[in-house]
Amino acid sequence: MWHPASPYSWPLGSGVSSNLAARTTARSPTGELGEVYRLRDQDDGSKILKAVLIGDGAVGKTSIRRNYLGEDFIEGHLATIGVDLATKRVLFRNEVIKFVIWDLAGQPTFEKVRGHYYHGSNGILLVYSVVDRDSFDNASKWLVEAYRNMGRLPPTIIIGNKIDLRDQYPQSEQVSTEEGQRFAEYFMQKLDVPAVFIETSAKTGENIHEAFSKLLQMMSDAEDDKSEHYIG
Ligand code: G3D
Ligand code: MG
Repeated sequence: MWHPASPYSWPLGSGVSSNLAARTTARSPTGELGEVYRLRDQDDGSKILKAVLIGDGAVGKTSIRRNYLGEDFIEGHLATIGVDLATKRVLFRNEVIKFVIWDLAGQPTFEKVRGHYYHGSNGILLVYSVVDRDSFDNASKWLVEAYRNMGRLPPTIIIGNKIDLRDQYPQSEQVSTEEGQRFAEYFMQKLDVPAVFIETSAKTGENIHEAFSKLLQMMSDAEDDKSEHYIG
């Protein structure tokens, strides 16, 4: 559904379309034909950026995506690999970007086919719940899985979600902000990946927009670096 009040989005011309893999080729200044790393949409040539949501079940991945995208997004489901797919056009730095968010439908049984899920991602949103210590303990496992499938990881936002529930749990059961920060710093140094830590609530919407804006910024910068590198 289109919300004219939102200046940052408008409806897609087509559904969750088959044109996500619209790779183009171009000549470099030296005349060689090569593959451009940026993906572009076949309909209107807009840049495509793909982000994946990872993390344990029930930490709030789908809620975060829904909160960010509002009502005006197109959703699909790839049953074979157990993912939801949502796309939305966003205006970022005066450029229309087709932002594609892949959201794991969950089941660990899909682990074998999750390679498809990671392939070609420009960014990662790793989510745990600040009131579920197991989900925090498992966060590094998710990064290892991503690394196994992708090699060097793209820009990553580490999200501690459900901060609105902090009052309802004893402090000893919660994952503190400092712990989250330490984890993000460790991961950045260990894997040499641009990462940002942020705490959110998909219920109240706190910091959700900030998390995605930051990711878009980092993904866009990383893509620009690639292109510059390619073009020379
Ligand atoms: P997942 O996609 O990671 O599996 P979901 O997680 O988005 O399906 O969320 C799991 C449950 O947690 C949902 O509750 C959802 O409403 C709730 N939830 C998600 N994010 C938050 C949050 O920030 N705060 C609070 N209080 N709840 C949150 P139900 O009851 O529908 O299972
Ligand atoms: Mg979900």
